[in-house]
Amino acid sequence: MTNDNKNSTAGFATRAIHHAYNPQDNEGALTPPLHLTSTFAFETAEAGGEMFAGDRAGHIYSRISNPTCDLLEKRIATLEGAEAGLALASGMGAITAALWTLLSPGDEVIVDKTLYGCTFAFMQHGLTKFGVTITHCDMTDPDNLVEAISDKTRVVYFETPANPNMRLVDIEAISTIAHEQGATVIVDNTYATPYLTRPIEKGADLVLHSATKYLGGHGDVVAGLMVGSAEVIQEVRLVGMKDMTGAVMSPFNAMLILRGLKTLALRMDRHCSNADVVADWLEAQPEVLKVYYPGLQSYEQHGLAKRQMDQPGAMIAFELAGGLEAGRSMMNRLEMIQRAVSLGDAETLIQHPASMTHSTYTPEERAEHGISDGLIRLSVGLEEVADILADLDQALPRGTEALAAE
Ligand code: 7XF
Repeated sequence: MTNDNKNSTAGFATRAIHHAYNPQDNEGALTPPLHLTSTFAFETAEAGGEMFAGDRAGHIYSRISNPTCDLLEKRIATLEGAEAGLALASGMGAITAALWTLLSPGDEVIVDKTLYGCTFAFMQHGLTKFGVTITHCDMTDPDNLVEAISDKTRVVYFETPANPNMRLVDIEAISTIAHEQGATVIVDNTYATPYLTRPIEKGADLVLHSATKYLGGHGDVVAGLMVGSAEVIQEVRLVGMKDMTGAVMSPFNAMLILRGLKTLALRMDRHCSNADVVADWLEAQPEVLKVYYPGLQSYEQHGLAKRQMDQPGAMIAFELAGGLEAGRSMMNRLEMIQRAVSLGDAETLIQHPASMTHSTYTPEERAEHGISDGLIRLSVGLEEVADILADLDQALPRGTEALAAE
């Protein structure tokens, strides 16, 4: 017996803690057991053969499934409102396993203008080697997709908010257009998490995560998750994950993500309230030219943010009046805030996309794809917000230094 049914109507935070697990099935253990095993013994030779043939349920080998990963897959599926989930080795493992499964030579993928650096590299330099066409389209205006889409389009892919410049894409509008052409809609929901946005409810087919970020939440694990229909998830499990990438999640990492999910709602509320204060403060500083944060009234897509996101998240991008040099000197003066890539950790992290996460783009590509050299990205953490502001305040280049590089 599991708690599936009991918790299916429970609230988000409750399902993140209880869904699909009953301690009474496991000697009363409150915390789900960690099944640290690579293989599973078959009761009989016939039973093993039937499992391989797909005629009998059960675990065979942990590159296909594992009970600890299985529980995590059920949890992420319920949180995203999807039929099924899949746990993978990393966010990149999830992205590549999905696309290797769905695509064939001659297919086209239409992607939004801005993508995380390694996703961009995989599309631009990886998939294209195998006869897949990658078409970039500014999906902030859905009409652009109407223009670009054709019967060759197999997948429509985007991030919302996009890494690193916070552009939002209207999931419902894009899904409607894509489905008219029979294309599969894939959303990278890493920045928002299911606590803030549930793309399946808005028509997306597959949702991907770097679980390394908010879902794990503690900066101690690299992991990926995916949700979608039971049929497509099973296909990705058996093709993209098992055979084509082998990008399987370790059960140990599944345990860490299960632990992280228990506090996701709590952490996201604090992340968002901190980010709201930080974004307002940054916008009020004369040395800051522009702040990209969906929660700001001044944000171009504030209306879409209110419709699509339960809260605006905790990622902020900004540009200083002094450009890249001012940004670097600010980063170097920070004392509590850490200079690091990744995001969604308890610690506030700051990084420079052009030279770090998005250095996979050429300078020309960055200019074309809306990633300016002066852009700084802040992942607002869980510290006291006054301490975050104080560190930013003492580090911000002031006066002549702020303008020196203009
Ligand atoms: O393979 P990973 O778990 O690192 O996830 C890849 C990935 C996928 N989608 C999005 C939106 C991501 O941001 C990431 C990873 N991004 C980190 C960052 O932007 O800081 C990676 C550090 S280079």
